Formats: sequence, structure tokens, C-alpha cells
Amino acid sequence: MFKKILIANRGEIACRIIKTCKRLGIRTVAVYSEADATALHVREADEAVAIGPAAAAESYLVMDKIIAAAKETGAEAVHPGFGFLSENAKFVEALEAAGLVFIGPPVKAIGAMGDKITSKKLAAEAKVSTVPGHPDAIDDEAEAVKVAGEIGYPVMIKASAGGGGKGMRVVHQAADFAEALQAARREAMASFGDEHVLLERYLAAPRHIELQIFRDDHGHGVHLFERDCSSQRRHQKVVEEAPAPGLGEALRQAMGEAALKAAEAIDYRGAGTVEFLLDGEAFYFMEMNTRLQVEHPVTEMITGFDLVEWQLRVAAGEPLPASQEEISISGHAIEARLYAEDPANGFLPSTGELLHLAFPEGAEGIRIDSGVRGGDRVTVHYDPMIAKVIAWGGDRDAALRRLQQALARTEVAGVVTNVEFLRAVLGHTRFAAGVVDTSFIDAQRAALLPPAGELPESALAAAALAEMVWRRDVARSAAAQSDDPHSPWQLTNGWRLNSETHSDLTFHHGEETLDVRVVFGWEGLRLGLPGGEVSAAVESLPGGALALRLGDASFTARVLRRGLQRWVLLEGRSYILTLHDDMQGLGGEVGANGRILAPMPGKVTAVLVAPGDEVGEGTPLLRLEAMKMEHTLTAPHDGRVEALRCAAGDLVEEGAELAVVGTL
Ligand code: MV4
Repeated sequence: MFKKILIANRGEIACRIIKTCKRLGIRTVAVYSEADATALHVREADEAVAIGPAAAAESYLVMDKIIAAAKETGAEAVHPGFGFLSENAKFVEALEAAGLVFIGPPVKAIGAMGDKITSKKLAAEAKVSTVPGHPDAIDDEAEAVKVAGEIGYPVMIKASAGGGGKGMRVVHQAADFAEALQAARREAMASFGDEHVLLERYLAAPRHIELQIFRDDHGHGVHLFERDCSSQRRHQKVVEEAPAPGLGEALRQAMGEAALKAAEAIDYRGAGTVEFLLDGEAFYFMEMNTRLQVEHPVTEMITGFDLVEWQLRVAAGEPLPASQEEISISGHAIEARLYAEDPANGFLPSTGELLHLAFPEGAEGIRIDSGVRGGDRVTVHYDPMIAKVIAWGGDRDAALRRLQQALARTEVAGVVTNVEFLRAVLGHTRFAAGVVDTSFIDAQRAALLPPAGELPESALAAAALAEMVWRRDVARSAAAQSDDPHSPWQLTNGWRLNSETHSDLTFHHGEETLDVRVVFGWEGLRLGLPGGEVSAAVESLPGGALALRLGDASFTARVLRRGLQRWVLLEGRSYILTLHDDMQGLGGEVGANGRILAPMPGKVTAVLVAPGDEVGEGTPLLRLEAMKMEHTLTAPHDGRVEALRCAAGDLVEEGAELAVVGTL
């Protein structure tokens, strides 16, 4: 077994590989880009090597840097994780030329399965059923028309070099075929530099069932059953589960054997996934992935095996740790991919600092694979995955209940996430019934993306009470440091002579402006909310949460601050408010030397000045669209625009320097 390996990846998969290595006593070397200098995988590894700037093309995808890091640290093998270089045949060749072991399949297996036509032919030769169609690429239009007629409409045209749903076109009738074929070939050439297409019968709404297989160098091959990955949005998996709901034992066995036959045909070694389209009881080979997949944890949780450990052992020349007879299904596991993306905004990534991140660690049957912690930043450089939340249960209903509960107890502030979307998918009657196919999410989009919810008064109250607690704490610490700590001027309870005291706050939520009056009455706090006045109480809890009481309702909340933004986490949901502050307006954060910094991530919608312009304090400089609101960033003082670092249309991260206003 290896003594030291290098992990040529980042994020949650790097952390996950390190975890198994620690358990096996294998030392680990992490590689990281400048943007990942403080990332979790760097902190968890035994050693770490900087490999360049944030852009993956200048760091994680640069083979020479990865190989140099492995040589420099004495790593014997390299684990690629998934994505990046994990299915790059040239990388495997370069590693082997450098005397390093690639923890993955043989290079020829990667080549064989990299192309749709070749992989389909290999499957057919291995007597694995493929989608009815024509095995070869078709260049001659007349022949294509003839073949399409033989297949029978509807027909799917697929770019041979395509993948992940790109380069597919359905033709429902012969009259449309010729034009569709030309368009498909043009798109294939434009997108993949290869105009070869293949023809298949179109399967309406198939299920995506994939079989996990493993082979070693000693002629052993096993499958570890299937995963149902049909819940996809634009060919991005959202939720995956094992075993596939409703799949009969005979079909499971037949698909497992077919997957192994495909793997044997290319003399496969290591972890592999054979993807099938399931149409009723008929299954068809779609493609083979020559890497460990994101969703492998659900297989681990129903079989009890550690697939990364298997990868390490097989790469080190050991036999498979279990025979087919020793592999069985126990219970059910479902995985949800938690992303920093905004479903209400076209699922665009949501970047920024994770002001707060907490999972129900230790909850029964729950596994969290994450590569970030609170305080880390989600950036535009990489996939904005926050974590995979995986639940195991004795049966599917138990796993589903546990996963829903775990998502409700997952707390994220600082970025918008898809957690409400995930809960809607898992809570949908079709999903609960286990009758989901690849058309589910697109077909149920309206039900899965409910309109932006109203702001509950409890969330508004939490933000207001948190503001009072925060101001009191600031005042107390200022008083403690002043030379007159007990002066009444140090009070922040809105103290006024001869009347009950109060403070007035205004918040923005989307297009709404909401006023709250906090009354410090003789008999306790009262809140004047849009829906009326209510008695209240607030207490800070250890760890920063707040215990709140509104009338006779009690609950806990967590309120995080970023500039004037308030992120309220309450009863499993999160709300984003902006505190209106007359003094500060919504100007940018002013850095040193008149640097105008983006107060939050957003999009520059207008640049209102030019370099050299003279400006007065408060002159509008730029407009920023963020959190569905338009913010005008103004000059912090009289001066001259010395530099503009952005243009209309730019997506900017929080803290980005947008302009510089020098003094006259
Ligand atoms: C198909 C198909 C229906 N009929 N082929 C999409 C990605 C690529 N791997 C293959 N895909 C499909 N091929 C035929 N002949 C439907 C899909 C498909 C799909 C497949 C798996 C998972 C999600 C999907 C979403 C849309 C379409």
C-alpha cells in the first residue's frame, strides 16, 4: 500500500479522499491555487503545494505542476478525484512516464470510453444492449435519412463528441429530419470541433440508472448495485439515491452483469460507472464514466464499503476487498447536492463569504461531505457546491424523512442556496412515490420553484431584536472602554425623558420597505410590526443564536450581518433583509485612499462617471444590482475619479475594488 499520495483536486472530494487516507495511515499531499490557500482540503492534508493562480486552467488542470508537486513531495501515486484531469488520458500517460501511479483505470480504458460512438460499439460487441439506432457515425445525408426511417420516429441525433446533454436533437417526423441533421452537425462542429453524429430511437422520459462497478488486476470484477440519478436539472444531477426505487431484483442483476461485461470488454481496472437509460423494463447502455462519481456516497452507505479505499488498494495491486457474494444492499440512501446558487435567479451561482455554515453533524444516518467551513468564500472560480447531504435509512421513506430533516437543520448565511429547491424536490408527491424519471424536474418546475415567499413577521422581528442586541453589546463594550462607563449617554435603549423609550428601524426586503418600532416599555419590550404591536423578549444564546419570544410564540433564530445586509435563519428557512441607515445610505464600503469596494456580490448595472471627473461627496458613481435591489454607490468625499475598475455588466464579488476617488 502507498505511504504517500497526492490528491489532484480540491473541495469536498479532496477532503473526502484525505479522510480515507487518514484512516488507512496514508500521508496526503494537497495541491491548491491562490484562491484556495486557506481551503479546508489544504488544512486537512499532511502537506500542501501551491500550484498557481485561481483559474483552474492555470492550476488544477496544469499536469506539469501536479507532477512536479508529486515528485517534490515524494508522493508515489496521484488520486484525481473527479472532474479536472480525472478522465484525461494524456495526464495518465504523463504520470506513468514520471514513474507515478495513477489511481484510476488504465489509459486505454479512458480513451475507449471517451467517445460516444466507440463506447457504444464496444458495448454492443460485449452484447450489452444499446439504444436502438445506427452504430456508426453518419456522414452521408441520404444514408442518414434512410437509417432514420429504419429506426422509426421520433429519432434522436447525438453529437458523437458531445456529452452531458449537449449536442442532442430530437426529430419527431421525417419532414424535419434533413434540416435537423444539418443543424446538429453544425452545432457539433461548433461546440466540439467534431461534426460526427449518431442516430438513435428517442426514448421519451427514460430513467437514468447507473451501475457502480469495480475491477482489479487479478481478474476479479464486481458491481455494487445501481444508483438512480434521474432527478436532474439541465443535465446536472440534483438528487441521487441507491438502490433505484421500484427496480426488481432480476433487472438489478441483469444490469449489473451487463455493466460488468462492458467493463471486461475494455479490460477495466478500478472504480467505474456504467450509465443506462431505463425505459420500462428495457435498459440501454448510454456511456461509461472512468472515474469515481460525485454520487458514490449513496453506494457506500447501502453496501458499507469505502470506495476510495478500494481504489487505493486496487491501484496498489491488491485484489478487490470483497467478492460479489459478499456485497449486499442494506437499507436505502439518498443524496442532495447543496449549492450556492439562486433558484429564483436562474440558478446563477451566489458568491461571497459564508457568514455562517452549520450542519446537523452527528444526526443518526446523516453524512455530510463538504469542502468548506464558515468563513470560507464561495467564488466564481470553481463549482459552487457547498456540500453533499446524504441520509441513510432502513428503507426509502426513512432515508427521505431523515434527509428532509437534515436539510431543514442545515444553516447557511452569506450566500443564497438551493436548499428550498432541494426540499421541494424531495417533498414532491412524485418523488415520494419513487416514480421519477429524467423529465421530472423540468416538467414540475413551477411546483418546485415557488414564488419568492413573503417575509414572516417573526423573521422581521428577529432582525429588529438582533439589531437592538448588537447595538447594546457595541455600546456596552464602548462604555467599558470609556472613562465614564456609567454615563446615561452610553445607553442605546432609545432612552427619552418622561416617556417610554423606543427605537425606529427600517428594513428593505426585495421591493418592500418595512418599519419596526422597538418600544422599551416599563413592563418590557414591545415591537410595532406591520401587522400590529406585540410583546417581545430576546436573549443571546451561547454560539450566537437568539432566543426570541413574540407574544406567546417562542423560537430561536440566528441573524448574521454583512454591511447593511441581515441574513436571518429561522425555522429551517433563510431570509435576506437590508437595514436602511440614513447616515450610511447604501454606499460602497470605503477602503483606504478613497477605494470604492462592492458592499456585496452583484452586477454592475451602470457606471455614472469617468476617470478625471470631479465629484462632490454623495455624487452617484456606480449602480450595483444585488439581492434583487438596485444600490447606488456614491463618492465618500469631494475629489476626482482617479480610476474605474469595472464596467456595466460586470459580475463583482463582495469587496471588489470598483473605483478610486482621490482628493483634489
Ligand atoms: C437519450 C435520451 C432519450 N433517448 N437518448 C442525456 C445526456 C446524455 N448522457 C444522454 N441523454 C439522453 N439520451 C435517447 N435515445 C434522453 C437523454 C436525457 C437524459 C439522460 C440521462 C439523464 C438525464 C437526461 C435528461 C434529458 C435527456
